[in-house]
Amino acid sequence: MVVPSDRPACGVISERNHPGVSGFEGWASHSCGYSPTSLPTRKSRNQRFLTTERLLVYPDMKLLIDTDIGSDIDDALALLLLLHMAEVDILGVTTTYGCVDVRAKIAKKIINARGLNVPVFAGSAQPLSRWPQVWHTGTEGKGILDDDESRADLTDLGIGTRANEFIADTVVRNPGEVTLVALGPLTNVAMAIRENPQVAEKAKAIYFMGCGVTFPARAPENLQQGTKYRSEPSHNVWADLRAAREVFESEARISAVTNDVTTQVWWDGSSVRALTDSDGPPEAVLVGSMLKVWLEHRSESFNKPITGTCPHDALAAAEACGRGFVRYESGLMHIDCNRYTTFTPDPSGRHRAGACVDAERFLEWFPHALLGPLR
Ligand SMILES: [Ca+2]
Repeated sequence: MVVPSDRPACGVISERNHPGVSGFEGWASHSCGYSPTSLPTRKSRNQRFLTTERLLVYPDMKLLIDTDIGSDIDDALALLLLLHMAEVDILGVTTTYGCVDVRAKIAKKIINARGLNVPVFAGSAQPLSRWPQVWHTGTEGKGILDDDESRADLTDLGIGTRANEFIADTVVRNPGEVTLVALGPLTNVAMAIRENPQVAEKAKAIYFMGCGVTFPARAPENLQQGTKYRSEPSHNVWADLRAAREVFESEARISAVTNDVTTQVWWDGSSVRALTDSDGPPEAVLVGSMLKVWLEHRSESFNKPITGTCPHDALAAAEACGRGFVRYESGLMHIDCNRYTTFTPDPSGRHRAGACVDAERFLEWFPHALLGPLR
């Protein structure tokens, strides 16, 4: 797929134990939708990835969403997508990175518009790393928050604080059941693990939008075990390097929806316009308004019309729900002090890295899942 040149590179600009299954193969099989007793070989698994039309849906998925919603539009797309997926039970939304209060107000307003009462907590505004400065686009809150909402206290809007405590409490109270969908820098997740180290082992999985295999070069068809694959830094890693290192060095089983795969997906055309021009439902109208602001901002930034966007976080959200658009390699992801990532394939590794994506199939599915049918 040819991706327009304005596309955010690498996200840099844009910023288990499964019950009844033991061992990583079991966990991997859950994530890929296969029973542990009928695991295909790696080759056949790849073939199925490329050919299956089966939706890998799990009933009553319990998710916690940690997000830097309000900057790049992809977080809002991810939230709208998850709000429209009937099998998903969103236990809470936490906000990270910079203007966390504004981000929490945005999330709360979209959730309220959907008619749901999902807890929202603002997290840490400051990354654990002292460098670099927090990055904002200047569009945060535009198109969705009015002046009164922008000035309102969080408590008046029913929004909590101390997101890390909420994450830790929710995960530990629901051992093996909660999938963390980490769509921004990992500050809150790292602080939750500091709060209670059991979070790392009691989370069912962490799906993280970030890291890479060979980004910006395309990953080879088959990764070789023992070989170290190096990737350029990605936004959600370098924006809080210390947090990312702590989370990846923990015992948590993490699926990285890498920049290798997310940047292969470019969403444009009539379904984008359907959202920007949406007249309902209310939550779609709000996200459509944000999308319009985002596209105007991007058009001004690049001094040319920008009509589409890269839905990094929406792909990560779909993957957290087992939709199976991405093929992963098991292994270990190491984040070095210079923000680069090194991935070493290993069948027993506790990490998985997205190596390739069926972008065409995702783009067929995404607009329908995003905009309806609704539950
Ligand atoms: Ca994000």
